[in-house]
Amino acid sequence: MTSLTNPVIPGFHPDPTICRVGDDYYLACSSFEYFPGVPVFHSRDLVHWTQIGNALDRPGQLRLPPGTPSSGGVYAPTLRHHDGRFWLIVTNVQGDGNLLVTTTDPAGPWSDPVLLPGVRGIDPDLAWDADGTCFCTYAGVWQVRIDPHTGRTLETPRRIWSGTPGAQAPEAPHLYRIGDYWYLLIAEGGTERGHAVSIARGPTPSGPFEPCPANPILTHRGTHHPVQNTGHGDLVQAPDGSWHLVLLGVRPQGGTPGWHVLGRETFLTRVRWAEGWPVVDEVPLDLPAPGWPLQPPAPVATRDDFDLAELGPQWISLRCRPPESSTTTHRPGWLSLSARGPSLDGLDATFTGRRQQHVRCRARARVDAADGHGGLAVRLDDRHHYAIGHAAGQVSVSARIGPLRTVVAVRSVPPGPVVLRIEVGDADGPADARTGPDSVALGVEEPDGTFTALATLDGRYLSTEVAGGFTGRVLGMYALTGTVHFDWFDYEPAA
Ligand code: 6LW
Repeated sequence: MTSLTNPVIPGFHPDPTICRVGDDYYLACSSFEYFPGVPVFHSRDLVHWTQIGNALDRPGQLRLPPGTPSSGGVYAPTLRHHDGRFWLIVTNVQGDGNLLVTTTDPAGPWSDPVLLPGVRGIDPDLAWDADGTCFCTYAGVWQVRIDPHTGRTLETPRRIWSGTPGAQAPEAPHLYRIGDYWYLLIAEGGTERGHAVSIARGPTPSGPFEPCPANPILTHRGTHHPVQNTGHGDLVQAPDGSWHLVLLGVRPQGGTPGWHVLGRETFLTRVRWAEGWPVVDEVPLDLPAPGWPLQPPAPVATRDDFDLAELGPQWISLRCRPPESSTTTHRPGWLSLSARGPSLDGLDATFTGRRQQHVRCRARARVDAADGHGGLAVRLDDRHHYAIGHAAGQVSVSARIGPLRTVVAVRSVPPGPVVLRIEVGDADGPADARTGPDSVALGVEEPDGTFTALATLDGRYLSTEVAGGFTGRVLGMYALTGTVHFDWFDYEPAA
C-alpha cells in the first residue's frame, strides 16, 4: 500500500469543513482576499482530493470591497448536506458579512447568497434538529435559530459555551447529533502554536453543554511534532462507520521560532470513541492508516498552456478578476493580464496565481512584456513579496519586506519573450538556531534551459511568523503597467 504524506490538501487551505453523501466526500476552505472564493474539493477516500470548483466564483456572490486588506475577506465556511441540497455558510468580513449559498452539485454553480445580517460573528456553523429547526452557531460560542431560506434570525443570539476556562478564542464551532447527544466541537487557544480542538456534549442542540474531561482532545502544542498549530477541525463518518477529523495545521521549518510559509494546510486524522467521547489520534505524517480504502491519486496538472477560455479552479486573483484585466481570448493560448494598480503593494494589484503547495518547488512562466511590465512573484501579502519582472529589455528582481522596498538585481535580456523562474530551495548557510525556512531564487532561463538566478533571498520574510495574518504563499503572474502576456505557467514540486 502506498504511503502518502499528510497534509491531504497542501498549501494555504485553512479552516477545512467536510461532509459526506454516500461514497463521496466534499470539503471547503477559507480563501481571504482572493477571488474566486471558498475552494471546494471532492474525494472518495479522504486522502486524495481534487479541487472541483470554488463556491463563490461570481462577482455577485463574492463582493470583496476594494479596501479588503490581506487576510481580510472570506473566513471559515461550514459545508453540510441537508434535505437534498448542499448548504455552505461563510463570513465575508469586510463585505456582506455572513452569507449562505446552496447547490445540488458542489462543483457548481452555487446559488446567489442569502445574507444573514442578524448573525454578527465569524465561523458560522449550520445544524438542523429532527423537526427541521436550523441552528446557526458561531465563534464565542454563540447560537441563534435562523430561517436558512431567508437568512432571518428567529431569536436573540445566546451564548451556549465559552470553551475551556482561561483558553483564548473559542471559535470554529461545529454541532452534530451523534447517538444520544449533541456534540459541540470547537477550536481554542488561538490559531497559532497554542491551537487546540475541544468538545462538549449536551442533550439538545443548545445544551446545556458538559465539556469533555479530556479536553483538549487534540493539540500538538509544546511537542516536537513537525505539524503544529493543529486545530479548527470538522468530523466526518466513513461508510464503514469509522470517524475522521479534518483540521488545519502548519509545517514550521528552520531554526527558532520556526517559520511556516505555506499557510495553514488541511490535515486528516483518525477518531475513535470511548465512553461517549471522541479520542483523536495525533496527526499522522503518513497516510493512509492500514485498512483505509484507497483510490488512485488524481493527476495533478502542473502546467497550464492557457488554451481554455476559462481559468481552472486553482487560479486565484486579488479581490476580483474583471475580464478586462484577465483574459485568455485576447491572444489565444496566452493569459493576458492588464495592470490596474502600479505595484504589488497596492490593494488593486493585478495578480493571478496558485498556492505554493510543496516546501521545495519551482514555478516558471514564459512572459511577453512588449506591451507592459510584469512577471512572476511569490506573494505572502501586499507587504511581503518577491518578484522578477520583465519590461523594456530588462528583467529585475524586487523585494518588499514590511516597510522596505528594494530592487535587488537587474539584467538586460534580448528582445522577445523570456522564461522567468522562481525556485524555492533549502535555506542558505549552516543550520543553526537562526537558519531560515527556505530560500527563494528568482531568475531567468537561458535559451539552453539552464537557470541563472539573479538573486537568492531568505524565505523567512515571506512567512506568517514575519508577515502575520492567516494566509500562505501564492506563486503567480502579475502586471504593473500595460498588458503582459503569459504563454504558459508551470509549477513542479522539487524532488
Ligand atoms: C478563522 C478562525 C481561525 O475564522 O482563524 O483557525 C480564522 N481559526 O476560526 C481565520 O481563518
